[in-house]
Amino acid sequence: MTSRPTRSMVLLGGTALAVALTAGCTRNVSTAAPATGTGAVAVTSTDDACRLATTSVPAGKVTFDVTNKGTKVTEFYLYAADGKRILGEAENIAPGLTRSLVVTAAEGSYLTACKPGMTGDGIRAAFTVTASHEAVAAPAGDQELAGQAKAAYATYIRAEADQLLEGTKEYAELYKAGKDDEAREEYAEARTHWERMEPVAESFGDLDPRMDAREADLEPGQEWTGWHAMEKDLWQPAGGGHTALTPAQRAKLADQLVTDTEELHRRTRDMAFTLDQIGNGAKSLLDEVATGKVTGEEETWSHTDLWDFQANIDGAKEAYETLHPLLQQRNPQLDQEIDERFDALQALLDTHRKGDGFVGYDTLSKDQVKRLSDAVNALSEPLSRMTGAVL
Ligand SMILES: [Cu+2]
Repeated sequence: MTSRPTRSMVLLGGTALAVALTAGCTRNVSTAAPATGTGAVAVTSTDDACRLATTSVPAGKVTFDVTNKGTKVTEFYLYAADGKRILGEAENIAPGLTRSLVVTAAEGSYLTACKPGMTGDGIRAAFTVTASHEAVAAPAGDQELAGQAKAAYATYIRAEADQLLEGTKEYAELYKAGKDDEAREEYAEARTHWERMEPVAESFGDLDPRMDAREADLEPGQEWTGWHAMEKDLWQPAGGGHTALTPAQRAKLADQLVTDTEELHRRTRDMAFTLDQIGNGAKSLLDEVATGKVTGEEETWSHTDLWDFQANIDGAKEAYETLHPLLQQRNPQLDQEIDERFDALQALLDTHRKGDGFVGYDTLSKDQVKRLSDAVNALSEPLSRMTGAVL
């Protein structure tokens, strides 16, 4: 909308990258089988327990097969030893279902957590990864493709963080100046960049609750700051229940959001990604869509959920595109399936476009929501197998 690159420019950049990737990899085509892993760890999540078949595995590829035997939707997390940095997550596991999380883990101490009900710190336990004598190095051609995928994804995240910072500053100024119409427009636009890199943003356990907490998700005593506190103020609920914020309160929220975004931006400058982080990130974006956007819970007042929906899909598609040359070698059938389902989901989402954006979530019929939800699930299933295929 302003000096920032338009969406089509960003996409063009992505295409150019993909072409470069393809050109660079044709000379060393390998059809080697994926590196063998160290086996699966069965995890059973109930409403009050989180049981792991083993709490110690050798370094390398680790698969957690998480089965929900409770009555609430659950999540499983692998944290760094500090208990804050998320190394991998399997979200939105409905009762009776099993979902897998595949990560590459180095020797060291970790924490696991099940989160029945998807709130709070979860049921945590120590997890140990021991030294491994088994070499898990991929064949040389694959290593080159893997290196290119990691570099391309890091570039994408940096570019999104650049645009997020620029958009957030613009939005914050408009909001502080009381230019509410313009601020509302910029809100959905700037958040696009947040939503495209959401798994990265959420991996910073200290920033995410300050920047993106929804009112319904606040922990007792937690001060409400960030995007959604401002959203409620900009789209005040009809029938009262909300007192408009004073200019001083507005300035405090806006300045905090800019400060936090600057910190987020700084941390993305030298970020490196592993293949499993890229692949699991894509899956996690689809889970975000399924649990937040397709339900209309993310943007309670602005109803701009479909903007976030599109941005989550953009982020997942980019992750898939970076892994595509590798996946094409490892499992061409899966690669094609994922590609087709992205197209089907995008075609459906496009039917809800309006102007530069989308119709409000509150105008969708139950049937339209159901069809979107089905298309998300249809993509989510093959996408959940992508990480295991490229590692
Ligand atoms: Cu933008």
